[in-house]
Amino acid sequence: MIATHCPYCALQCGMNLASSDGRIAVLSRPDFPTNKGGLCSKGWTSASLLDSPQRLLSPLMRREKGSPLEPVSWNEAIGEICRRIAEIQKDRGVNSIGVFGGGGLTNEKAYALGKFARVALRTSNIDYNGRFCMSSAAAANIRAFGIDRGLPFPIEDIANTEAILLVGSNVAETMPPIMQYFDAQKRAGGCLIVVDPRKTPTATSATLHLQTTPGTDLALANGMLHIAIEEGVLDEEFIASRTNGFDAVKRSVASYWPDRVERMTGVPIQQLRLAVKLLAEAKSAMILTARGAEQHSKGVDTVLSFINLALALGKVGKPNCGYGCVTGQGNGQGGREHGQKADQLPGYRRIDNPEARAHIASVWGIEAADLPGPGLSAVELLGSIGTERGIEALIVMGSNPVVSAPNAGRIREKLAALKLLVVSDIFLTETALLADVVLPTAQWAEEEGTMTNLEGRVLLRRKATEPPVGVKTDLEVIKLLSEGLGHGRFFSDEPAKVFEELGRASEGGVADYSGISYERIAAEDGVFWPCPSSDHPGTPRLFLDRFATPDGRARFHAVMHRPAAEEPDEDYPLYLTTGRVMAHYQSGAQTRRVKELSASSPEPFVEMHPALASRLNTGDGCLVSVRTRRGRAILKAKLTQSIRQDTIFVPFHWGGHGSANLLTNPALDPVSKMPEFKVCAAKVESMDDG
Ligand SMILES: Nc1nc2c(c(=O)[nH]1)N[C@H]1C(S)=C(S)[C@@H](COP(=O)(O)OP(=O)(O)OC[C@H]3O[C@@H](n4cnc5c(=O)[nH]c(N)nc54)[C@H](O)[C@@H]3O)O[C@H]1N2
Ligand SMILES: Nc1nc2c(c(=O)[nH]1)N[C@H]1C(S)=C(S)[C@@H](COP(=O)(O)OP(=O)(O)OC[C@H]3O[C@@H](n4cnc5c(=O)[nH]c(N)nc54)[C@H](O)[C@@H]3O)O[C@H]1N2
Ligand code: SF4
Ligand SMILES: [Mo]
Repeated sequence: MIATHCPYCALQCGMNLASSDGRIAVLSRPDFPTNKGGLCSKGWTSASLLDSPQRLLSPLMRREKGSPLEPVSWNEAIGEICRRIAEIQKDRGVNSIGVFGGGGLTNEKAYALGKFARVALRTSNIDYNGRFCMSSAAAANIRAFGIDRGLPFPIEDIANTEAILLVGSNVAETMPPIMQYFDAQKRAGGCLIVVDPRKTPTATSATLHLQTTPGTDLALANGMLHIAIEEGVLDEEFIASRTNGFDAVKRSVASYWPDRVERMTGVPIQQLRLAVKLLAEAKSAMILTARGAEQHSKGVDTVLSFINLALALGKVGKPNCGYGCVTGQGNGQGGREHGQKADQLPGYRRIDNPEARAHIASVWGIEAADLPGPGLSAVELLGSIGTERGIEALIVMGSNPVVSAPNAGRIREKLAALKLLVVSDIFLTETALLADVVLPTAQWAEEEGTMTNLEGRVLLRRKATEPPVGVKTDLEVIKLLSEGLGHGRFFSDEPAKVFEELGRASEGGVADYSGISYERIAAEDGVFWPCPSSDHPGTPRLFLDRFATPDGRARFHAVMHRPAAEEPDEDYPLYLTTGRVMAHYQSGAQTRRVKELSASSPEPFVEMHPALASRLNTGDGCLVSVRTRRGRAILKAKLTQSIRQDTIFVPFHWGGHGSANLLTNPALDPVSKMPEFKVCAAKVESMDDG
């Protein structure tokens, strides 16, 4: 039996894998501390994809644009990619090649991919799908606390806190096993306040549900702080001794009068007051945000507004307290620390910092002057295609942007216009179908590697079986491509060696992994970073003594509400928001291929209130057309009382004409470059009357 972790979300549930009759079965791993044996339906069925008949088992290549993808040898595929890259770079410069990574890649792969871009391709243009996911909370965390670790405490602390404010997170469906901690907190007499435009299964279990208008969380947080000031429930001593900048925030929330905030957010004044009372009177409390609050063109400021509230109430930097972001992808945390971001080098170092460049260059054995500078962020990178100084070729590893990127119709056109698109994936995804070369990759149970979960706990994925013949790991692919480009000596395809190098590269950085080894992770059920030396115990809880800012104090930020980039109007009268269902993961590339999961959630749909449906002359199960200024999707109406009457919700797990991202707005947060997945203006038309 092999002890490992689920291939999907950031909870990285521990699981055991056993082989019988040549197949791999998933078994419970009750001794693993985060999930304690619990798994969701995605985890239980994850091994069925290992021998899926739909797996890619050979590289595929198009001889020329327009011709079909055909199986070719690895030699031919790698040779052709390298030849075309060299040609394009000669013609259009090194930065004409882009790399697009993923937060599901192991730390080793994320690190190797960043190094590959900078050392083998010498391009500045590498970014990853974490921009769609984590970037707003990451930026806010760095500004306020000087460090970005999703949760500054282990999840077991959730069970021990008295009050929780959970904003834009539907953990009951997106991380079901975490609910055991929320349940324990409730049993101990704690309260849970959920902020969501939908009464989700998570909101149903809450003490108080604030059913906000989409895109108004910032106004809600400022309004709650206004009430806390008015009612004199601030932690003045904490503000004085451990923070900076409160006075400006106090002035900035002065105009967030409760009746104004009620109008902006749709939350009644009594509920606003009750929420403040529950948080302020609790001896310990946490504020947690997820994508509902963050995926907005004001995501960074929204997170900062909740951090302001937590700081003012003194609910940070103390036992069982804190602000936390519920990270999403399997390695959403580690994936943003080791250099696959456009502005970053390993160890969470900035690529424009001369000391950071010198350190990384010395670990890599190159000159600092040869390291490229900052490149374009994910949406900008894809958007640059077809522009004068844009990328001409793209290598995608671990993402399916044709389904998951905003305004996906446009992204499809852009990708199709590339001179060269290379996609490494397990399956022939919607994005791989557009590629010139497709490289089949190994799956999680077929290779070793580390993942960093939402707590900042570095975990070991073990190899349970060999990859199928014809398939290579991403580390092997990166090495082969580097060899083909004449830089093979800088790269290893052995995960343990890459991790050891990653440790050295991260040494002295914010995300310091230098004291972590595979052996320690195995012996200790994971090690929390920062862990700067082999005798350091790791850091499960941050900020108990000081924050990671130069003066050790947390920083308040005065932030003001602003409307979404696109608000409903006469032509497009509804709020459209998007998100997830329990059975599917992300672009659905994996879970749509699992029989049990596609049976339980077979097709795309749009959730709407029955009152709205009757105004639109449609009914449950009827086809409707949902339109925005970007495009149109055809969806089945799903009627539910649990959603606001002015809002519709579409999950984004499908491609084709039911794809939510045909509709979404690519407006970006100015700081994090996070697209506004969670709100735009839409209209719905019944399709029954022709
Ligand atoms: N089943 C499943 N689980 C997953 C994933 C998956 O694809 N499927 N993906 C993983 C990943 S990468 C991520 S990032 C996480 C995401 O996990 P969550 O953030 O929990 O998931 P979402 O469904 O995107 O959004 C959460 C909630 O935000 C609400 N919301 C929409 N607009 C607003 C708003 O303006 N304000 C507020 N307060 N709420 C709003 C939605 O109604 C939704 O219920 O899940 C991880 N787990
Ligand atoms: N409308 C809307 N859109 C959204 C969101 C939303 O809430 N609403 N959420 C956004 C968020 S939070 C996220 S995280 C993104 C995610 O969206 P994507 O980046 O598209 O994520 P996945 O669907 O997980 O894509 C991962 C791809 O990599 C493949 N893969 C898995 N493991 C490996 C590996 O080890 N190596 C390689 N080479 N490939 C692998 C999978 O088969 C899959 O095709 O979507 C974003 N898009
Ligand atoms: S909650 Fe996440 S990590 Fe756990 S089994 Fe489900 S998908 Fe896997
Ligand atoms: Mo995500």
